[in-house]
Amino acid sequence: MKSFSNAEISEKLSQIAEYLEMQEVPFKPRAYQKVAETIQALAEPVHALFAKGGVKALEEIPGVGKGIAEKIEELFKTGKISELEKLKKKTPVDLASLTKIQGVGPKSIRTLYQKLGVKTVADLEKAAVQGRVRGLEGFGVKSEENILKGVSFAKKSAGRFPLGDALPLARAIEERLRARKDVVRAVAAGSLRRRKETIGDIDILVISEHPEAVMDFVAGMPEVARVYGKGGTKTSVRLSSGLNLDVRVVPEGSYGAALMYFTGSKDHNVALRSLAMKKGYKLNEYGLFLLDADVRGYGKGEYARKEKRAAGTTEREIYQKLGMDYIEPELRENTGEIDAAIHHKLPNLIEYGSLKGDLQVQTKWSDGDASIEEMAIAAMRAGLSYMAVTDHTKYLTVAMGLNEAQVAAQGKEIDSVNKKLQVKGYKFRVLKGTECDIKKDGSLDLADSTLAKLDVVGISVHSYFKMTRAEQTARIIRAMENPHADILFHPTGRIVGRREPYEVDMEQIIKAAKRTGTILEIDALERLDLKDEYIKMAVKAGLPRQSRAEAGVKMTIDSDAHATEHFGALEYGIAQARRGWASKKDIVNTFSVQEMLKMFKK
Ligand code: DGT
Ligand code: CA
Ligand code: CA
Ligand code: ZN
Repeated sequence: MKSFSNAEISEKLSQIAEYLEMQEVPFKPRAYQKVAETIQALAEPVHALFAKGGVKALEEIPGVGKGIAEKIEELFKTGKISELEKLKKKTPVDLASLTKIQGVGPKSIRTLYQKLGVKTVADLEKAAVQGRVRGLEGFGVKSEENILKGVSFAKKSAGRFPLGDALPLARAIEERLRARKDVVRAVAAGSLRRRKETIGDIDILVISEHPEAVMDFVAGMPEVARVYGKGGTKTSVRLSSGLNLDVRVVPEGSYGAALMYFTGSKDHNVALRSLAMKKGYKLNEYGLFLLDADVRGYGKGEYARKEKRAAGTTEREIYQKLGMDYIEPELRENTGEIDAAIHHKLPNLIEYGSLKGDLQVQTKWSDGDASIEEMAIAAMRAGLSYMAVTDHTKYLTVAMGLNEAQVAAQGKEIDSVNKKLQVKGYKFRVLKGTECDIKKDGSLDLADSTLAKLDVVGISVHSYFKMTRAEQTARIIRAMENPHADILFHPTGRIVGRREPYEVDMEQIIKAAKRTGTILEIDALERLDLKDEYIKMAVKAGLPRQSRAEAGVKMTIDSDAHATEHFGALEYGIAQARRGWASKKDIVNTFSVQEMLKMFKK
């Protein structure tokens, strides 16, 4: 039996979906895609489910029927899915890489392959540079330009993985290491511990008195595709998902120093080391050492020094010895945190698990997968006490957006769900909301009289991404000026690793948010929009001193859930907020529903 992680199974099913879509097979692609998303978000390994209950257990997974269950079984038994192999043979293109390019979907890949023989991203780039794409049916000069932009963006983000892919994998490996008797501690350091939005590789630090046994274990893990190097205390491998993993074993006494070193960032480390030097210390991955001037030392006439260990077991004692407050990993980017720690000015960061509600949730009414009640129950299970239903509006026909009458009808269903939950004794409130489209001219897609009746009006851009910076900024600000607009959803339109933000002046948007009382969203699912830098601007910390008076705008961290499993994404939103120096007070949905609603425009 071969072991595949949920991410890998998900990837294979999603590939089947894309190949089928390429061949214009109806309905099936969506079914595969949905299951792929469900499995990606599943907490329990599918492999473990299968080991316990076989194909029957697989069929318990929402959306999985007999056909898909048998394909997963085949994957576990043979390491392959024959249907996927057949599809690949029929259209031998590098689908995984090509579909990552913004604006290139399965159907255009088929055309590009059949007419121009494009198989890889390099082929596509060449064809676009030579101007051969614009002549194809369904393409033009504009789409050719966009393909080139997409290719250059994909090149920039190549080899990095979204935090949401790397974190569950790293946690699973940490757990497995911790379960061993010879492992005292195992913790993922590096960019993952700093919760950067994308991860180059996973770095795990282990305390153990039997490093060789740990190294053997790591090299032999089922998801290891290749061992790059295996030494006495360090092993580097490539995992089958494409991610690289470094595991290092360190002694207990230098755990803090090693953790600090391997957490980084490199810039933070470099700055700390020079600060240590100024204070007469040496700092490295083994500890913090006090240097004594001592002429009797070794060395050829140079000023040799004797070292005395000052700290190293914990990170806290190292920061303390250097005369500073403890710095949370998410802040360690050398962007002002060291100075703030010295002057006791670090923010009191919003804590994980501290959200009380979620202000962007889609349901079956538009492009979500579940009913209002199902989403409410899932939100409750995720520890929340309120959520706003914010389905798309009519302008967004692809997402089956609602018109005014449908919004009113939905309101009735929300009332009855609230009643039902109350009768059952749950303390949970479903708020009436919308994700109202911002039209080209900055007007909103629903009538003001409809918006006035809602609890939560989110507004967002889903069209005309290519306006100039000035036009886009003015369009969005006009929408923010609507007295009913409470929250600007996913303010820059980007999707991590997939879509660049549209051109927009965020300093102006933040000023307008302050002036109009509009809340800015940190959209957690796939987008991480706002990104850390803009969050920091919104909480003032990232702005030049003279413009800080303008900032201090409120934000909300939302899941943008389209399915019951998506509430897990809130954790990534909190991570991003922490990286943006945000405190609980900056984030409206850390408050109770009554307190939160008071922060909206009057
Ligand atoms: P990544 O993997 O690209 O997402 O980013 P990191 O930060 O995880 O970087 P990585 O994996 O190359 O190294 C892990 C940590 O080790 C890094 O955050 C800081 C530390 N480190 C690596 N190379 C150096 C170095 O040359 N000097 C210093 N001071 N620290 C280093
Ligand atoms: Ca790393
Ligand atoms: Ca590394
Ligand atoms: Zn949206």
